[in-house]
Amino acid sequence: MSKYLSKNIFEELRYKKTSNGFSLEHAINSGIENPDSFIGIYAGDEESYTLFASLLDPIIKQYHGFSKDDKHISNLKTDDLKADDLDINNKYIISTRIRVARNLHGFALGTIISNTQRELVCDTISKALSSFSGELSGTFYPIDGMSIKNKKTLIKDHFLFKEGDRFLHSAGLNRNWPKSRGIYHNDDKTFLTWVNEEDHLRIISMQKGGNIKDVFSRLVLGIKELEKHVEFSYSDHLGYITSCPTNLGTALRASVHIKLPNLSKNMQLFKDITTKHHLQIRGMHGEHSSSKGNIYDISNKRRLGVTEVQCVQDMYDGVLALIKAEEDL
Ligand code: ADP
Ligand code: CIR
Repeated sequence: MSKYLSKNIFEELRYKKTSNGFSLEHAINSGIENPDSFIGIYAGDEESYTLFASLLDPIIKQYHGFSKDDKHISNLKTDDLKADDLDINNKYIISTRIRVARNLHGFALGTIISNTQRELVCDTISKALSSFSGELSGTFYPIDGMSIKNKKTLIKDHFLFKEGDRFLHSAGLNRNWPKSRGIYHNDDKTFLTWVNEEDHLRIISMQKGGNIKDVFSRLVLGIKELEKHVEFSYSDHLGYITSCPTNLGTALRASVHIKLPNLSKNMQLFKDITTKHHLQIRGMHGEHSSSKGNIYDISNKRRLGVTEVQCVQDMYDGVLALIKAEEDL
C-alpha cells in the first residue's frame, strides 16, 4: 500500500466513498497502524475495487500477477486435479487444509458492515448449515458464550481463528466482538465454517496426512451445498469478492503443515523452490506466526486469474518438489 499510495493517488481518492460509506481512510488504516503489514489494505464492498482501482489494481497485479483487463475463471471439478496422496508414509506431512473465503451478495464486507447486518449474515449462514447432512453434518458454536478453555483448545488445534488480530482490528473487522461470530464443524472437525471473521464465511476442509484429493472433494461438496441456500458475491473480473485483495478470485488457500528439518537449514534453496512454484511459507499458527520445530505451513500464493484446481495443483506440485529436495539433502 505504501509503495503505490503516491501523493497524486492520495489526492485523487481522499474524499471518495462507496455507496456503503467505505472510504480511503477505512481501506488503508490497517497498513498505517501496522507498518509490518504484508499488503496493508482492505475493501468494504465490491464497489471499493472499482472506486479505489488506481490504488488497488497495482497491488493486485503485484500479488497475483493479474492485470485489470484479465478475466477470472473458476473450476471446482475435482477430477481435473492431478494429485495422489502427497506423503503416503506419513513422514513429512502432518495435515492438509483447504479453505475458501466467501461473502454474501448484497451485504457490505466485514470491514464496514453494521451490527444488524452482521447478525443477519450470521443467522442466514447458521440456518443454511443446520440443514447439512452426512459427512458435513455438524453444529454451529457461537463465540459469544464459548468457554475460554474450549476457545483456546480450538485455536491451539488449528480449528478456530485467533482472537484480537491487530491487522483485522485496524481494518474494522473486530467491531462488536464477539457478537455474531462463530464456528460450525462436524464431529471429526474435517469440515468447518468460520462465520464473520475476515470474511462472512471461511469454508474449510482439513484432515491429518497428505490426501489432498479427499480434502478438496469434501470442500467442493460443502461449497455446492451452501450455494443451494445463499448467493455469494462474485464478479467476472475479480472472481469471489473478499475483504483482503490477496484473497480475490478463487479465495482459496490450500496448505500443508510439513516437517522439513534439512531444508530449514538451507533457507535459500527452500525459498527458491517456493518462489518457483508460487507458494507462500507461513508459521505453524497461521498468518504472521513464526515456525516452530521445523514445521511450516506451505500454501499457494496466487488465487486470482487461476482456477481453484490450479491453486491446489500449485500447492501439490510445489510440496512434491520440497519433499524431493528434503530427501536429496
Ligand atoms: P487462513 O488460512 O484462514 O487464511 P491462517 O493462516 O491464520 O488463516 O490459518 C488459520 C488456521 O489454520 C491456523 O490455526 C493455522 O495453523 C491453521 N492451518 C493452516 N493450514 C493448516 C494445515 N495444513 N493443517 C492444520 N492446520 C492448518
Ligand atoms: C497484511 O497486510 O499483512 C494483512 N493485512 C494480511 C494480508 C494477507 N496475507 C496474505 O499473505 N495473503
